[in-house]
Amino acid sequence: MFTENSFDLTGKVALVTGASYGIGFAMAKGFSKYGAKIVFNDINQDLVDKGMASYKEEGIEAYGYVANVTDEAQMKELVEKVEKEVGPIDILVNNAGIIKRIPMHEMSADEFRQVIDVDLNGPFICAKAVLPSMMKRRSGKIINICSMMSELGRETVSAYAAAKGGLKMLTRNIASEYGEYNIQCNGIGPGYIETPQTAPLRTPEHPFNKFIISKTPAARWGIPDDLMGPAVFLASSASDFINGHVLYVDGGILAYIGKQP
Ligand code: NAP
Ligand code: GCO
Repeated sequence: MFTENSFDLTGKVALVTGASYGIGFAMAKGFSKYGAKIVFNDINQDLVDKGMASYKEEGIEAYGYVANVTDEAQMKELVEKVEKEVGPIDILVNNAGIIKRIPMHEMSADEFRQVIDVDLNGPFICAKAVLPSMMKRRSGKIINICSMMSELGRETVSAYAAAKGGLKMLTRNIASEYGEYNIQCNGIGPGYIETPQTAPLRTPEHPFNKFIISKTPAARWGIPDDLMGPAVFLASSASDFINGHVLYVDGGILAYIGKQP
């Protein structure tokens, strides 16, 4: 039943992968504002340390761990460690991701595999690591960070689009297979957001900068904080009957054919 506490995350443990900065960091901040304990991992100690310092600056006592989302043993160990040191994971956000912008005919199979490994195999590995405990407790929230490229293609991002398209369907399949355990799995599809990942596209002289603004009804790039509210919503009991949905937070890009020249 919906109450004024339906967005409250007090007592919940949220693991956000790759959340030292960027979109993951913003979503974790949002969870913290609503009472959740924040756990994050990143690929090396330097990033984890930087992330811990950033969380501290925000007044958040986060728990940071070095773990590679593509390594099943590392992620299994991380989940066990978190359950001992912090508590069972209630909310998993599969946020860690990479992109390689290379024309497909010039991309090596290894480069393609690397993107699929982080952006699609990683979420599988991380979801698999948290599912048993969520199933036992008959409760859990899994949020996969998809993309415009879960729906659209463009030059040079073949691997990324294939991964994010697959992640949309993995989201739907987790929702289908585990909904009966009161586990909801949904996606968030950010539009074009100002983070290090898109920095190369946002230089003043880069044509993509103006292009995206013209393709976005909101006429601006998104900022990581635009993702906080949608993430809190999908992590909370307010979304208990939403399952297998991808919530696009894109300023309207997917709805818009684009302004006539
Ligand atoms: P970002 O700036 O590239 O940050 C991604 C984070 O994931 C980094 O901390 C990165 O660490 C970490 N990471 C990469 N590989 C990892 C691995 N194997 N194991 C653990 N952590 C790993 O990305 P962002 O822009 O904040 O995006 C976060 C998510 O949103 C990604 O899934 C991205 O695809 C998605 N997204 C972004 C946008 C956008 O416009 N920015 C739009 C739609 C979707 P390193 O710094 O070491 O690489
Ligand atoms: C690109 C961008 C996009 C964004 C995002 C859009 O090169 O097109 O990096 O892929 O990162 O995924 O939703």
